[in-house]
Amino acid sequence: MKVLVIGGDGYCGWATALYLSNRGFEVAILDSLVRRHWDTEIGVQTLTPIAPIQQRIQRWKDLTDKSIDLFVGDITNYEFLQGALHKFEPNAIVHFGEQRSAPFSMIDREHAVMTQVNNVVGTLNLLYAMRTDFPDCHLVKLGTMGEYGTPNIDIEEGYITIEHNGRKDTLPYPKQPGSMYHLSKVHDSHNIHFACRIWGLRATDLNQGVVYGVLTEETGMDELLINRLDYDGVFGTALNRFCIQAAVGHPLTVYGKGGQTRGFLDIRDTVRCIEIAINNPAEPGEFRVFNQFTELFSINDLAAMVKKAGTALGLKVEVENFANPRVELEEHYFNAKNTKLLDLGLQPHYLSDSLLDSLLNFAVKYQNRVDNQQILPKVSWHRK
Ligand code: NAD
Ligand code: USQ
Repeated sequence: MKVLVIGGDGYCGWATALYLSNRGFEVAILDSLVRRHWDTEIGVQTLTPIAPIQQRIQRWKDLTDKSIDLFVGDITNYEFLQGALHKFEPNAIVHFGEQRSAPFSMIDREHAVMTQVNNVVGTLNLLYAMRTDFPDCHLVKLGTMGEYGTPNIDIEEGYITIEHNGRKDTLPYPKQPGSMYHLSKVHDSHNIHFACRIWGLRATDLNQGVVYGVLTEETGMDELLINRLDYDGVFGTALNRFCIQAAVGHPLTVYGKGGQTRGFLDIRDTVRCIEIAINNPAEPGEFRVFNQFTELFSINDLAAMVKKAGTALGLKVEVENFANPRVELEEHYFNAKNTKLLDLGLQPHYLSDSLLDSLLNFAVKYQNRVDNQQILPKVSWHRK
């Protein structure tokens, strides 16, 4: 089966492209490499030194004798996108290719507009290209658990059955996202749902939680295949950041009270979830939503676990409550369902001491690359 991985130079996309290639899928990567540019724009770098995409792919070929095609370009450019699709003719498209940082989207008007245009127009172009020439192709789109926000009721997988004035229907679950980035994912979900309802396309929206970890079987095979690992206040995410902070002796940056609860998953489960979605495609006209996380943790839970694991490794780990740069609930109910991927065979890697040890050791190995000035958050949700 031919799978196009859009955003295949990024954190989730690179791991997924190699994983699928290793399992015998014919893989192509499409990426504009804009993420590398955004890092440069705000003056940050991944903890791990990542090789140029062409070198990464060549190294993979040398090691495994498996080829990965490469299309460098932007999916907001419709002609480029159409050209790539016609050249590769995918059976499934995995779409990771978006601006994915909530803080980046909240820097100012320009970054909000850029995030929403990049994400919404890119996905719309993809839907139109599929409608025109590849109506049978299965779209596997990365959404986010943050589309739902933190409602005071259980979160279902995409839809909720409601009784109203004596009548009953199953409708899209209400969305209350917390950043301009998360909002862009809601807009995408609506557009994809429309394309399935009206044009009969088939799509799976994977509402993914926060991903942690860096090593997968494939990215660990060689230094040149190493994945990115972001720790800065803009692109770094909670657990990855905490491990790197612990490694360099920076207090763990809990925002506000730390009762914020989110869904989390190991990057080794991200890649497996994608494979499961591809192997079990949605039906024509079906807009399927899976909640893609394996465990729920509060930020305080994570900080306590990293402190314990770091202390056991001989690190001096402090936890500090910083003024929350975001506007979000810091103590709330959060109970999200996640049974659909498990029913299709996902066997989770639960967060363990060994994972934390390996992530902490990894962070210690590359600690000299950490710029301490980039750790604290600089982007605020609050009106000045
Ligand atoms: P990333 O920034 O590491 O990778 C995204 C890749 O997409 C980059 O290589 C970038 O160059 C490319 N890209 C962006 N816009 C593009 C465009 N218009 N055309 C072509 N390429 C483009 O991000 P990631 O962490 O790998 O996230 C991948 C996807 O998964 C995103 O859609 C994100 O919203 C979603 N997601 C990520 C997480 C997480 O914790 N990392 C959690 C939930 C969902
Ligand atoms: N947080 C801290 N301290 C930190 C970093 C974050 O307390 O140093 C808190 C935030 O305030 C927030 C929570 O941790 O309450 C999660 O923040 P995050 O930066 O780890 O993740 P988020 O901004 O939600 O975004 C990340 C990815 C995004 C993805 C999302 C999944 O960048 O692409 O969509 O996780 S989810 O959170 O489920 O929506």
